[in-house]
Amino acid sequence: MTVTAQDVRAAAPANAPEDVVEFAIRIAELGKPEKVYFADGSDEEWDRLTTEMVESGMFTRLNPEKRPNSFLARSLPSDVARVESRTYICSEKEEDAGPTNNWYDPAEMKAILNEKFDGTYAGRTMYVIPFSMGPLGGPISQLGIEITDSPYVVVNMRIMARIGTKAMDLINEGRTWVPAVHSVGAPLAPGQEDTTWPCNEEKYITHFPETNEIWSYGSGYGGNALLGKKCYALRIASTMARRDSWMAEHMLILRLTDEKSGKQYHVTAAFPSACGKTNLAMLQPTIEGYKVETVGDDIAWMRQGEDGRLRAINPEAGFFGVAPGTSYKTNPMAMETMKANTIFTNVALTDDGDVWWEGIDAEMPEHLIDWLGNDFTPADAAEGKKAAHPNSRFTTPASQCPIICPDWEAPEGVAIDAILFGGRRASNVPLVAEQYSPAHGVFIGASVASEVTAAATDVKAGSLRHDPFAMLPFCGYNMADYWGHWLELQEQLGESFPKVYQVNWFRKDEDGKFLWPGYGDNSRVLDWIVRRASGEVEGIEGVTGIYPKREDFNLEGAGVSEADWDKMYDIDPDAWAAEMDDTEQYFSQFGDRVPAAIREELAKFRERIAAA
Ligand code: SAT
Ligand code: MN
Repeated sequence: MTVTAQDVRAAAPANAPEDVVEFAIRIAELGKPEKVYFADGSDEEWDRLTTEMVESGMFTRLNPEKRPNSFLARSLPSDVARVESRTYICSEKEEDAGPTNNWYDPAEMKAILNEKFDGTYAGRTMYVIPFSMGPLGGPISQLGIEITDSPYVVVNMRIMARIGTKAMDLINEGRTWVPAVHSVGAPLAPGQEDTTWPCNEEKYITHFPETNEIWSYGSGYGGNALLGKKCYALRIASTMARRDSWMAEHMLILRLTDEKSGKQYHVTAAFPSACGKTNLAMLQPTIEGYKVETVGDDIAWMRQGEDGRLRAINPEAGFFGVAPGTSYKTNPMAMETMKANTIFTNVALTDDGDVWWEGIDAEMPEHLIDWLGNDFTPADAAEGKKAAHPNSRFTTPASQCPIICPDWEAPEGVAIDAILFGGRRASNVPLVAEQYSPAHGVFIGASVASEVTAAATDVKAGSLRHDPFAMLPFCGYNMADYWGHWLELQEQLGESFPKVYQVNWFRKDEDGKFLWPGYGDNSRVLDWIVRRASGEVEGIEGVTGIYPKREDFNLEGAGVSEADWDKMYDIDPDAWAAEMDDTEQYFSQFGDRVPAAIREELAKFRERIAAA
């Protein structure tokens, strides 16, 4: 039995406009589901879906006394992260996707997808999820409809976006929306039993920037399947933003309040996936007189406000954070946020029904069930095995964060004072440096390189890779054109465009020891940045940018010796000359699409090295 157009009409809520119903009918005719369901986003719906998933074995309910209303999912080992090699930008012209994206002809990709999606929902329920990225109805927010055959997607989307009736109301008012179609790619034959993590070995994560469409096939995991997140809020939104003079960035947003003066500053920061964005967004300052509040931990949408300032919203409603390494020591606010109403994916399960991962506060118990569903004891750990997958995640409501900014849902966003770019760099890059000029700021973003982490399956962890603006896997169009877009917005906003800072918490000394304590001590860097941005302190002109004078920088109690400070600011001209050769080489793949201003910045950088 597959659903008919009439079934879809009958299932659609009264406020579903005709174009949404027709879209759902078209996808149902293609995917041939057994049932159709429109999500309303209610508590009752959450309870029903999670209970069904516990019954089907996809979820394990955690001990309600330890972790109320929380669940654990285990994926297949082949479906634990984004798959960049299967992620496509399907623009009409290949050069519009650019050399750093996988490109596919849109008509040819549609033909593949039509074949893959034909009958892909067989034996399953097709869920229709109206959603808003950003506060409902806000001037920077955007709408979408995700269709999926995965209840895991529905309940995760309920945490990560504003889903259901209110989003449908806005669509019904005639606002534009993005269609996003997803399938795990595992149709069920009549009588065939489902598995606890259906997916397909073959995956397609595809984007059609000219028609604002998303189609994703074969994966049930995070960034591949929660289509409001990376697919919409970054890849498609970046192309919308370019057309309409705004910005969609892979950035956290935080508010820093100087408690003495009451002055508030807002900072955004871009780091490659799994480099500590969530930790920085929820930082607990170790220096007195400052308070940090979280606006967002992963994505920022920014637009010039009526006051002329660059204003940012967090388009998401939850945090999809990396679990391993998260603890009361490294990120107490994240630990508090995920105390209840949280979905964990690929972490370990304790015998008393709670979660565990490497780097959590509690010592490894004598017995665990690991992320693969197997028994796990300290003997396994001694063999180097991990109980939680390195890219295991928590999905948790932002509203539960004890330091969520009171204005985190302000529809017009918060006014940004400084923009940070960072990566994981054991050598070369100093703790903090300020741009010389707006174009230098873009150059800093464009030349971000970082040691690779576990957030994607198909790039080698540990090696260094260029990741401009931390957008390498997320820019929906030609990366060099994106740099051009930044330059245009800087020009448009003039003086009110925030200054850019390059930061690096990960520099090591010759013995491999971290030179900077990081975590809460990163407040010291923020302190210098806001004092510098408001013109309170002078800087030193250095090779990579403007550096703090040590006497202006609050190092009290940081345990950073003068020698360590000097090591963090040690500039090896040969190493930097080599890095600029490498950067030039990297830029060359974009040919003459690299903006002239960025080439000039490279030349100026080399002049500064020569003069050093
Ligand atoms: O892309 S995900 O949303 O799965 C997480 C990340 O890589 O930042
Ligand atoms: Mn991210």
